[in-house]
Amino acid sequence: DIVLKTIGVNGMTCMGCEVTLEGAVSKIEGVVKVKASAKNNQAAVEFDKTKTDEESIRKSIIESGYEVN
Ligand code: 9UX
Repeated sequence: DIVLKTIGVNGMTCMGCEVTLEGAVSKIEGVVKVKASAKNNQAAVEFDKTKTDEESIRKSIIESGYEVN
């Protein structure tokens, strides 16, 4: 089952941040699409909920140096 979750992210200030976050989250098994927006302080993530979960995605964002809310 593919689900779309939009996660609030603070700390992205330039396009490089979006690329960093997208690179990290896209490496998670089960993530099929990720689009980060520094401007809107969010990341939209489509993932297969049988393979990963929102908690794993949030953890990856935090490990990349950003804050989730
Ligand atoms: Mo831009 Mo972000 O120089 O982690 S890449 S602020």
